[in-house]
Amino acid sequence: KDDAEGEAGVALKTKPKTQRPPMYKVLLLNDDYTPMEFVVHILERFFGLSHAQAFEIMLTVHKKGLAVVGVFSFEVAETKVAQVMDFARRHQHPLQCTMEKE
Ligand code: TYC
Repeated sequence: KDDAEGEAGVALKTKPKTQRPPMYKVLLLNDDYTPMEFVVHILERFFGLSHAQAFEIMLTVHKKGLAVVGVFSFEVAETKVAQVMDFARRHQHPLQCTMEKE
C-alpha cells in the first residue's frame, strides 16, 4: 500500500524511499615494519588529511591494529586502496590497506 489511508480509514504515511549508494570503509592495518613517517605521509597524500590528523590515525593503527581512514563510494574506496597498496609496494613496505562495506 502506498496510500495515505489504511484499511480501516487510518491515516498512514509511506516514507518515500530515497536510494543511497552503499558506502565503503577504507581500513589501514598495522604491521611491525612500515615506518611511522611513511604511514603519515600516505594519509596526507592520498586522503587529504592534515599532518595532525594523519599522525593521530597512524597512532591509532599502531596501537589498536587497524583504523578506519575514511568512508567513500565503492569506486573512490577502490582507488584509494590501490593507490596506497601501489605506493607501499613501490617503497618495499608491507603496509596493508583494505576496504569493507559499511
Ligand atoms: N607499527 C609500525 C611501526 O612501529 C607503524 C605503523 C603504523 C605501521 C600504522 C603500519 O598502518 C600502519 N613502525
